[in-house]
Amino acid sequence: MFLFGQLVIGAPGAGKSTYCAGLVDMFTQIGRPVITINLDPANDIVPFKCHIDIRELITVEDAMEYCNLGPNGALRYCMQMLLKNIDWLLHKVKKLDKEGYLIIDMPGQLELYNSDDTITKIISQFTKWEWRLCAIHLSDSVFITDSGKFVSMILAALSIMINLEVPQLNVLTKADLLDTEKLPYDFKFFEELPDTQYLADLLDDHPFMMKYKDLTSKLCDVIDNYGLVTFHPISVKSQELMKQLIKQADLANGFNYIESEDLRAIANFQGAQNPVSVPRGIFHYSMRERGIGSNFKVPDSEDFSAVQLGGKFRTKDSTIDGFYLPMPMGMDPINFQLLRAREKFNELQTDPDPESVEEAYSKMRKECQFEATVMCEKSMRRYYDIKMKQEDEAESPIHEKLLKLSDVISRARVRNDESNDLGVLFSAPGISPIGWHTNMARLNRNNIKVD
Ligand SMILES: Nc1nc2c(ncn2[C@@H]2O[C@H](COP(=O)(O)OP(=O)(O)O)[C@@H](O)[C@H]2O)c(=O)[nH]1
Ligand SMILES: [Mg+2]
Repeated sequence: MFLFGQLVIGAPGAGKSTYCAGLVDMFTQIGRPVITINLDPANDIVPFKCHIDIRELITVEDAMEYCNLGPNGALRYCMQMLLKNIDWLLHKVKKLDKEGYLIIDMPGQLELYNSDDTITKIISQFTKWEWRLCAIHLSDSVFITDSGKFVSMILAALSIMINLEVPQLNVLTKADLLDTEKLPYDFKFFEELPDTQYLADLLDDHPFMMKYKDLTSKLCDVIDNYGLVTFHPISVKSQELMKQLIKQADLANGFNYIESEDLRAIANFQGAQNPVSVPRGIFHYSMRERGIGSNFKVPDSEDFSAVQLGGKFRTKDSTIDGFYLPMPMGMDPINFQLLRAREKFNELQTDPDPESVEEAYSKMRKECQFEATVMCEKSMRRYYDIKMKQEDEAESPIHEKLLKLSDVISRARVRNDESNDLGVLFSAPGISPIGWHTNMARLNRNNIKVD
């Protein structure tokens, strides 16, 4: 499934979950649907509505208790467990039955990113599923007040950039807590990092520190040679900084380039190239767009799944009508736009087995928590049956798997979905554009019967 989104990474306490909650808030305001996923098994409080949570599969406390591990080992174990059961995640996303911008809250420990390949493997699985993600790497801006700590922070960002094969934006969080007056450099310095040697120069000249100064200077050479790291400051209290970061992320993961009828498309549409040169009269413009698309594809015979067999056709039709009202004294004209969009999906959906091993396992654990009831016995039997079935399937030859696939197709259904959008955008000199947007959707489901 073709989805865009952000992977939110960074050290524990950097502000990942708070940032995710801020994103959910902003996207709700602009009408962008989201799918929120918590993949941090150590997140005991998730400050946003979470659609999918790794803690349904495993928690750090469980791993510590059952495997007798410390917190870091347990976290590593949890991520390996996720990789082993990665289909659980895809299945959960499919089950939501909606498209949305992915917000993924990732675990914090740096070792997971630079001395273990589990996260890299998980991310390459996301790429296989056609999830277009950019990593948002958060660092607490408290570290930039000390040049030595700042260099180590840049190195951490650089090492993650080199290890993860997705575009990455580096972000300084909690900018609201920073006393910029006391910094030895201009705030612009972080956004461009023009001369990191300057950071080495700032280190204390105490004889004891000299050897570290040389080392830091060499590390700064490495950073300069890569020339990759820059930082965006944010604070969840500043909507403006959050908005700028969202724009950068939309460019990094390609979301900005897709056709869409959400508010972003209206707000980006400028009408005439140069609004100031509009003649003195009222100027009207109109734009019409039609498109047809499909994402059907032939499944890979070695690695098929029922989900791959689905696909959808889409026809779309959108119109923008707008006009400029001239303003006196060389001010920009007022711009008023009306948008109508209609989109039709015809989609073939196929459902994989409705209950996965992991779901059966967590259900069993829940039902057998206090006493041996009939429900507990039933769910133990159900878990055992599903587990055995999965193990048999894993060992069965390809022709048997194909036979099983025909079972799945018989549960297929066609979905006819239609959505209508209406929008209005109003912009006047000196104020940010204001938009209103409505979305009306109609959904039909028809079952296909296969004999
Ligand atoms: N003042 C301020 N505090 C923040 C900001 N972002 C996060 N925090 C605080 O930093 C702490 C750690 O944040 P959290 O999101 O749990 O970090 P995580 O471990 O990376 O998920 C919490 O107490 C947050 O309230 C911010 O932009 N400004
Ligand atoms: Mg967190």
